[in-house]
Amino acid sequence: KAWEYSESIESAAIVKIAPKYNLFINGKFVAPKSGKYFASINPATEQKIADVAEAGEADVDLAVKAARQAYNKVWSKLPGKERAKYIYRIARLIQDHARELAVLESIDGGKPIRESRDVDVPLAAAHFFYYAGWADKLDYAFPGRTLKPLGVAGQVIPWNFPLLMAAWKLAPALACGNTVVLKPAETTPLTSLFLAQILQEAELPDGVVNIVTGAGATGASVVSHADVNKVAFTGSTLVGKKIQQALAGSGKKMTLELGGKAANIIFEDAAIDQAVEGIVNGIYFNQGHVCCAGSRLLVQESIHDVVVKKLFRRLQTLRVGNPLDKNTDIGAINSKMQLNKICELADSGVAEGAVMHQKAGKLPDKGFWFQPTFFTNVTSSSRIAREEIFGPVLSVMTFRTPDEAVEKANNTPYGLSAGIWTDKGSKAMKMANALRAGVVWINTFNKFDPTSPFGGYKESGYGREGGKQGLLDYCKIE
Ligand code: TXE
Repeated sequence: KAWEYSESIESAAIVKIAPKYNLFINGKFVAPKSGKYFASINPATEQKIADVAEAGEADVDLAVKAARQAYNKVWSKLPGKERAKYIYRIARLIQDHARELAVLESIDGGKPIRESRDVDVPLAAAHFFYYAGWADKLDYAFPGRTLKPLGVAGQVIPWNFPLLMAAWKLAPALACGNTVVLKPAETTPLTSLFLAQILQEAELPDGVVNIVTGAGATGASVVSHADVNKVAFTGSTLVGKKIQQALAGSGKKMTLELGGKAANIIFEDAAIDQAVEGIVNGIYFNQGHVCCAGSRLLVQESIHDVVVKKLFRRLQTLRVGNPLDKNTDIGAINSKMQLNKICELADSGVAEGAVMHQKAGKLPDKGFWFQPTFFTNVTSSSRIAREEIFGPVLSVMTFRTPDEAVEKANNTPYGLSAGIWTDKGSKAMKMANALRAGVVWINTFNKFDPTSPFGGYKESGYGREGGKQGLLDYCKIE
């Protein structure tokens, strides 16, 4: 049985976790050809949650074949109205299983239950609802033009928003009539596999979505498979570049959503307390494992001291610990590897002369943890000002004029997001136009909505997910 009750798992009463998970190919759970499995670890306890199948090239090939067949015979032939019915059903089933999904997400990935419950799961459902609404309108959404699906989409997703990233990838692909092979991240495969069960419950035709678990090599097999027509990747800039190089000349349509180093810019005329809350949310939400995290704070010189003081005080009130506790603000770091990266970069900050401010307190003995931290006295050439840390670490820098703020904010190889805090509408609009970032938030941060496109400039990638724009990346326009 795929979903056995397991006594050993915390919260087993809410979500049933099987000891072993297989690949989801052609509507069924099947063992990998190689017989290889890897462990998915709970980052808050370091305990094994379950064994998960590792898909090799032969398994990926089967998945792509199933997707191709489903594309040719069923999915691309269905009228949009019929596709919509399935997608609405998936959205409703995510809502029905919301508690299980939220608990599973927090166990597998380490994020606070408050976030999986209030952000990840509802937004995943919202994404399916939104794109279900498009499926039957594609014929006349772009007057004088016909939208055609691309074929089989190969999608590789990261570990910071496992279920939500699956929803971002699947919903627009399915709405347009594509079929999919999805590769979840190796540290967080479980909610994607739960979603596979939901797809079965929704009676989605076999092969329309196939889910192959495994590490980077599995992802590489998916994107480079000759019968994959469209590649969508969210992950590190390093891997994004590798994929781009590997696929050069292949003719595959590609969207890449990569790293970021967003500036959160706070002017002296901003509502300071509100801005400090926005800064805290901007960098500490989801342990800072957020591609659009506001990881550089640019604060106007005149208010630097007051902002730093308020920030430090707020830092002490953040609750770090058990992701399943409803009062937790900051959960576990997703993996040992990511913790090492955060520690290494934080050490480099100290070595390069920045001043470290950290939440005081004891961390749990087991598991991967990092106290929320910020640095002052940061120089713009230092590593913590330039490199994506992808953890709860903020670098504070100052500026004097709006022009200097723009120059400093844009002084990065990335360009995913930015935040502006000011009471002056004209200043906010002028700044938003000058910032080289795909998303600019004004007097808020980390707000997501399926109706608005999301994506980057420069080394943050290209293509957009969400909104009408997100559809165009899954269609040919004729
Ligand atoms: O990412 P990878 P990692 C950044 C963040 C983080 C760093 C490293 O800074 O510290 O990347 O994280 C699959 N072909 N982001 O190493 O390796 C992999 O199995 C195809 C930002 O975990 O990019 C996983 O499913 N696929 C980012 C996915 O790619 C490959 C989110 C992402 O893993 C592959 C994650 C290959 N050659 C990390 N190699 C964001 N933009 O949100 C790996 N994968």
